[in-house]
Amino acid sequence: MNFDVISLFPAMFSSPIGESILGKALERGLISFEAHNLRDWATGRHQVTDDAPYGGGNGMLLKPEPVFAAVEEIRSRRPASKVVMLTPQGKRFDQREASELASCDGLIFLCGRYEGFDERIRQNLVDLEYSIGDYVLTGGELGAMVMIDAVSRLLPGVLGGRDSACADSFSDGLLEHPHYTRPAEFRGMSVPEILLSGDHGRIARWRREQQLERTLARRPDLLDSAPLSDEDRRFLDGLKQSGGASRL
Ligand code: 9D3
Repeated sequence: MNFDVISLFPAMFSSPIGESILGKALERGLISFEAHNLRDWATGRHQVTDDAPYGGGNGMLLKPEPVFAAVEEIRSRRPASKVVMLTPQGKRFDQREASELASCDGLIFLCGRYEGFDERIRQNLVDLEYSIGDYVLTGGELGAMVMIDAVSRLLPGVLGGRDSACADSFSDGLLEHPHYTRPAEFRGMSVPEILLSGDHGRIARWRREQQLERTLARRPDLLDSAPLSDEDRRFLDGLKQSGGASRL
């Protein structure tokens, strides 16, 4: 998959995309990535990219001319890519959106700064508009990085087979159970005995119950859409009756 980003701060992307798993994916040719500086498409001696809003008001907006020029040039090189705009008003990005985007040939991210974009950009240039959550950032760059990370790890070969994307939290609609590694006792804190028992059936059931209890305590909204067995439902009913699932 090809990722292009258009930003006033293209240097922000180098570590998150260059290191670790995404860095390996780049080296292996599983993804490509290019950060473009919007200023390169701005004309005039000062290469201005922003201007004040018509009708008055606070803050500055990204001007249409450099954004149209940048998107049109990059899209001509990557005709199959979708143009994604990052704004606080966009559709909330979640794991389902990540899976859907993972089947695209390429994505061109348009990262805003200032108060946002001239509306003609949204209406004529953009295929998809996303927010990454209900908090205020200083621009779209971190949003684009979050999306590139979440989409890339779903692509074939990006994660090792051992740590594949289908076994993780949210794929079964629940939060994860707790994990432990050696030593079995650390500063008086011990690993739950069942995990040392070697009884894989009981361990699987314990882990499932931990997932259910933790999800009930922290994210009960997820239980509405998680696929649950009759046994899961009985366990949850028992928890709710005893007022359990508090400190998980
Ligand atoms: C005064 C109204 N503000 C909207 C809440 C203006 C404004 C604030 C921050 C406009 C743009 C921004 C910069 N944020 C993004 O570009 C952004 C963002 C975010 O702030 N939160 C979550 N997801 C995203 S994606 C892009």
